[in-house]
Amino acid sequence: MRLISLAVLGSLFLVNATATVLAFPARSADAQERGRSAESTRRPNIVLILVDDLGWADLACYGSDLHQTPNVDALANRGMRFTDAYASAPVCSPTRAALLSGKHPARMHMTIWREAAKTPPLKRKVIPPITVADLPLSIVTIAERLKDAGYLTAHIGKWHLGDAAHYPETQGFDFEVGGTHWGCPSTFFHPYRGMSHGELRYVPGLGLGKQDDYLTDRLTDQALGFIDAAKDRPFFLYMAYYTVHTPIEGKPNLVKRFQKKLRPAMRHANPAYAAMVYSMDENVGRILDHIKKSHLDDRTLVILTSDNGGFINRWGPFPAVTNNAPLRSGKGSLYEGGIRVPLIVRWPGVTRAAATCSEPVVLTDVYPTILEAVDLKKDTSESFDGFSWVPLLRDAASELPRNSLFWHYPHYYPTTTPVSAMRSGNWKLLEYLEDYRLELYDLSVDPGERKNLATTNRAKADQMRDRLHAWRKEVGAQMPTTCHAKGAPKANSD
Ligand SMILES: [Ca+2]
Repeated sequence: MRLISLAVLGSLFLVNATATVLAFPARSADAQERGRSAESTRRPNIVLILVDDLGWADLACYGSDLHQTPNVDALANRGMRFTDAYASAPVCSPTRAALLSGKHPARMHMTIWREAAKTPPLKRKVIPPITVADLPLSIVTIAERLKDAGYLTAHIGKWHLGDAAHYPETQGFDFEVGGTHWGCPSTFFHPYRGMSHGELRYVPGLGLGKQDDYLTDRLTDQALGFIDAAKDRPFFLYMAYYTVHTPIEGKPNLVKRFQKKLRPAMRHANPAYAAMVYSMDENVGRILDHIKKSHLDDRTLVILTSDNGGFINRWGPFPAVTNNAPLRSGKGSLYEGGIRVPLIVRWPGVTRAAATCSEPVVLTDVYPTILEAVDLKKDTSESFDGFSWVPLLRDAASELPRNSLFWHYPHYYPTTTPVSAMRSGNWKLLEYLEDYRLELYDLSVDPGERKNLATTNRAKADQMRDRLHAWRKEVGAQMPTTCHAKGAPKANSD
């Protein structure tokens, strides 16, 4: 990509061959001083790649039988692959809020995607709570911490954390393109706008383009320009791809290519989705190649993951979008298929090549992980629900000082009714909030959560339920209500 730098009115503009324009503000003298200070300690660049709705089994290096992901597989071969990484929630916005804040979605009362936060269904068995739709400006994000430490920060792609008054610029990002309050584009093809979910949607900030341009490619162009613009400054790139969320639209030549690869017994059977996964992989490769060619490889920490489990419903003419087998269910559910996600971390000089880590981790950990990786001290006013992965990155066999992971989704989705869950060791408990029934699974022998042990191992189920209830009280988790013939809805007891 040909880049021409122009300093205009205190702003830096980069113009590339497709006439796409990047712009971000000049830095204050204080910020420049902080930048020099950060440079002198050689803090690593951070590249956080969040792929939307990517399922745990969707990558070849996680066992996909149709999808081809050579670049992500190569990243895993050069870094650490986590087998038991979890999203903070089974849907988009809550995980994204936890990722940037280090706080549990239930504590922030952000437990469902923003469009649904204020309008719970009223005719189901229980009424889900009204939740917070916009990431509060009072929340200090990891981008704000990094910006204060002299980093140049960029959000590129899907935001989904609030209305225009809560866009990335309000949460510490110097540069942003593509972020809106919507969870998906109307189309992945130029000009990326049209009617979707009953409204006109568009993707802002991409400048001019041409027919057949593909959103995943164009967002990556922006990322490469941002890396160039950072020059010698440490940078934080939050690359939040819209793909592989619906609409399921692959490049036609790739869809045909994967149609030819289909075989009857394949677990993955959607060629359009396979094409999207392939384009995602190509673009991750472009970012990694660019970092290497820019001689930044040795001082760039790369994290690649997904915000929730794979989407197992249908979209368009093909079969189910994806299949999270051997895990049960998919996006929306608190079974493993809804929350377990791929996670690959490469940190040259720290992670060893082709390492595998089976310690359970959750994306709420990303904030404290980055903080420790760039050697920033926890502010006395900060509180996290996550734990830094740095000990794991240094030694995959080490363990975090954490006994249990928790999830809380007091909402409906095609794959679930309101539910809370916890994992403690290899035990997994789910409590369904319509009737408070329990399900208990031993993931060490039953990762597909097929054999409910809640009755046969009542003592373990009760013990975990008590711990789950205590955790809900501790974080102030919102509960569904039951509707009564007279008077206001009454909160379900915990
Ligand atoms: Ca998602």
